[in-house]
Order: sequence, then structure tokens, then C-alpha cells
Amino acid sequence: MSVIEVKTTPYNDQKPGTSGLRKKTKVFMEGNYLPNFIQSIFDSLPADELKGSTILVSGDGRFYNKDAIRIICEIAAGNGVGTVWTGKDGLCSTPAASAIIREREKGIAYGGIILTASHNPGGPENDFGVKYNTSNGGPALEALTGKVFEKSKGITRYLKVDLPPFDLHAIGTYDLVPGKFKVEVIDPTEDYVALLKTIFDFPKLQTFVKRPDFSMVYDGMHGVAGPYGKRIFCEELGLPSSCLTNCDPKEDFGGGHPDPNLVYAHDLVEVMKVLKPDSIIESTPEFGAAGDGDCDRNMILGKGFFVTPSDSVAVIASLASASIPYFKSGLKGVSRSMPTSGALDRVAEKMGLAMYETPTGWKFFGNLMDAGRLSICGEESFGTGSDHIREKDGIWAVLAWLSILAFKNQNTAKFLSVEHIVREHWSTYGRNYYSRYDYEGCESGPAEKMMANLRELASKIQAGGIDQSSISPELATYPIVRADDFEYKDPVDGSVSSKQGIRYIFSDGSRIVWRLSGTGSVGATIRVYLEKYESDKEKMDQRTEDALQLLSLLAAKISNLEALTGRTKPDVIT
Ligand code: G16
Repeated sequence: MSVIEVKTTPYNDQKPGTSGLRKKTKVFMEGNYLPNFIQSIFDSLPADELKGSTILVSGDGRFYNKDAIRIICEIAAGNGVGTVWTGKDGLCSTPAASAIIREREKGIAYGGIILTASHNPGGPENDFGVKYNTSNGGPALEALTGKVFEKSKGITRYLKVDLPPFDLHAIGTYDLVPGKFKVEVIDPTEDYVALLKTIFDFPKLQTFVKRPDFSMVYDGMHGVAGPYGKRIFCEELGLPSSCLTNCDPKEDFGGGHPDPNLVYAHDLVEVMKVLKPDSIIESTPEFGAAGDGDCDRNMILGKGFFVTPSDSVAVIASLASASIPYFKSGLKGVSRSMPTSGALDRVAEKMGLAMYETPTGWKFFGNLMDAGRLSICGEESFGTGSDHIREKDGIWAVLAWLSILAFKNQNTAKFLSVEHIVREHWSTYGRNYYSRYDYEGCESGPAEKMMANLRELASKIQAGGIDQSSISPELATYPIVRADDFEYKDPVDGSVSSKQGIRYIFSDGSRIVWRLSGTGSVGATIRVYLEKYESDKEKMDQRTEDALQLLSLLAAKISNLEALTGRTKPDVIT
């Protein structure tokens, strides 16, 4: 096998963000941009461990996915990897990738390279992404991604082997360099479905979905969620194919933005009458869900009703042991990212469970899971999951909700809806009114300036050195009692992650949090998170925007966002 050494020069912007390196597709296609990053990953791993190893290389099917897989196979061969597994047609969802790395052939995989920019749009003019997952099936931690970035800045060569062609569309083993390197094209649903069957009671779900008063719709947003939806909801549970919408994967996600939220999943939102509950008709489905480009995110809807991701994880945690076999002996602990609402904290408190508050990024849950401290976790960014894998899992969330619906409806004559279950939850635990504002594609300079100002103001407030009413008169009677930049010390390995979001906390526990997104490919996306807790049963029926009106006004005044960025309103509100 002749390894070719190709000379290259560094790019200075290959710093992985919240979840891997995401850039415009054209950037990845330019010169040696992709080979450099892949070689930097391999250069950050011990060569003796790579030698003869098995890795997964697969993606969400976006434009450039197949070409990138071939390029990566050649570089993998050049770096001593023995076997590459890839999904048929180059497809594999992120949660299935995690399952394959952990489960296939008793977990022999050394790791995986996942090609996705997740919920970001795809196509020649949009985004592409690459992330590395380690042998536990989870995204590489900051120690490793930091090393990759350092290597990328000093790279001078990459190693490759010229490989004969192989057919990504046909399952089989391709012995490309006999005895040295092979590609196995696999069914990307097989190991994942087998794993899900050990978690959920499939026969019970099959019976439940046949109820004449139940119907559902699943929106794959033209990402890789489609084939998984078809396999699991139709072939395994027996739902009709009419329950699937936008479930044929497209390289550009049909021109859409494959992010399952109230704005971008508009087809589903319309079918479920979420924004127009007055227009619900008899055929409006009881249950709706959507997955993002790589199917790790989920949005859960009831008839005319939106379940916030923060409420979703809280409801799942509260009912998991009763409704999902995997959790029947109880939960080890629960966790949420800092900006996610405290609804989960209320559940943990009542159930006597350990609760961990981590920075944004699924990678932070992995250590807790590996240490046996965490069962269920979630993020406000439409991510929910458990320790069955080390990624969030869009299909798992749907099956968890179906299990809850089946449990709650086991003896009911009249169907208990998603809305009923969430309202029952609020009446037990209280309601965390919650909203996130996204200001997308802002200029980086003013966004950074805003964050720096907020940090400075936070230190002054903490030091008590400021008359808060000078910021806004409401603060005289409704003061900020704590302001800081969130820092996390991993309880397992002691590593510290700082500057993870600026939070201002008010006298009643309400919060405003500001962060810059770490998943965009250009400019800056400012995220503002608003949260208010309400325990009074008489006040559970407010419109979210009414309940959060004061916090929204204060967020604008404290941050000076409009003056600094010129943005008068958010692009997306969830
Ligand atoms: C990624 C991470 C999530 C994170 C989300 C939002 O999701 O895996 O843990 O919450 O980004 O990050 P940000 O607010 O920095 O944009 P995904 O679905 O894009 O991989």
C-alpha cells in the first residue's frame, strides 16, 4: 500500500465550535481545507491506536457528503486505519452513528467522523460540517478539539492512499487494499433499531398507535431523519406511510432550513394547528414531531400545542420509569444545559435525583453518563436524550413521548392529549415560562462588544457598585440579584469551561441569559433566553409573550442590543 504525502499549508480558522467544524460548503471544497482538517484529527490521535483501527465515516446526506466520504477514506487509509464503516448512500443519523460506534461488533470502533452541519441549511451555497466522535460514541471533548485546532495551525502535509472506486449505494465489503484497508457499506438503521428495541416496549407501542383516536405525523425536514422515520414508525410500529412528511432526504433539504422549531418546521406547525388552535379540525393529528438535518434534534407538538424542549425533557424525566422499560428501576440523575429552563430541576428536586447544570453542547453530558451519574438530559435547543448513546436523539424523543402517551392512555376511554399531559405536569411542578430569541447573522464585532459590555456590567452588579434603577426604573423594585458568566467544572475530570453564557438572575429567580451561538458558519448569532417560574395554578394560562414581557423589555435595555447591532427584532422566537 503506497502512502502518498501531499504538501499543504495551514488555514487559520479550523477551530471546532459547539459541535464540530461548520463552514460554508464552498470553504470545505476549496483547496486542501477538508484534507487539512481530517489530517489534523488523525495527527491528534495516537498513531499506534489508529493502526488497523475501525472507524465510522458517514453523514446526513447534505451536498458534498459523498465526495467528502471518499476523500476521508483515502486519508484514513493513509493514516493506518484498517476499516471504514459507512452508511448506505453515505447516510447515517448522528444518534445512529453514536449507536454504531458503541454497539456494532461489540463496540470495536475506535471513533467516527460525522459529516453534518446539523440544523444548518445545506447545498453549494450553504453549510457543511465535520465532527469527530470518540469510542464512547460521543463528540470529542474540548481537550481533543483544542488539540485538533493546534495541529491544524501547523500542518505541512497530509497522508493519503489512492483507492479504487467503491459503490456507496450497495451494502457490502470493499477490500480496497487487500489485507490492509477496506470499506464496509452498512445498513445505517440496523444497530440503532436493535438498540432502541432494548429501550422501548415496541409491542406495546405497536398496539397503542393502532388506537382509532390516535394519529401522528412525523416531519423529516428532508434530512436523514426520513429513512429512520420510515423504518421505525412505519416498518416497526406499523403506522401508515401517510404519517411521514418531507421524509425523502435531499442534498439541500429541499431548499429549507432543517431546524425543527416553530419557524422552520412550518409545514408541521400548520398541520398541527399550533399557531391557530381555533382552527383545529377532526383530522388534526394528536401528535406531531420533527427531526433536524442529522436527526439528533426533535420538536414535539400536540394538537394545537407546542411543547417547549425544556418542558419536554422535564415531562419525560418525570414519567420515564413508569412508561419506558429501560428506566424501570429509576434514574441515575438528570442534566440540562445552563440556558435550558429549570423545569427539570423541579422534577429532580421532587424525585430526589442529582441534577447537573452543564454548558451548552451535548459533549458535556458524556462524562457524567460514562461515570454512571446521568440517565436523561436535554437542552433548550431541541435536544433530548439519554445514556443509551452519547448524542441527543431525535427518534428516541419521539418514542419516549409515544411511550408516555401509551402509558397515560392505557385505560382511557377518551384520549388524554399531549396538552393534557403537559398541563398536568405544570400543575404538579409549576410552569417555567420560557422563550429564546435568535438574532441570526449579526456582525461579529458589535455582537462581541455587546457581550463584553454585559460582562462588565455583571461584575459591577455583583460588586454592588451600580444603582440598578439607572439601567431601567423597574429594577428599583425588581432587582438583579446575581450576574455572572457561567463557568462549569466537570465533576468527573475536573476540567473547567469558562465564558459559557452571561446570566442575570432576578429576585424571583427569573433569568435572562445571553450567548453567542457556536454552530453558525458566518458572522454571529446572538441568543437571548428568557425564563420566569410560576407556581400559582391560577396563572398557568398566560401567553408566553405576556408572561415574559417585562423580562423581554429588560433584556433590550440591559444589553442595548438594538443600538449595537441595528436589529429591531429577533429572526426566530421559540
Ligand atoms: C449543537 C450541540 C448542542 C447545542 C446546539 C446549539 O447542536 O450539539 O448541544 O445545544 O448545538 O448550540 P449553539 O447555541 O451554540 O448554536 P446541533 O444539533 O447543531 O449539533
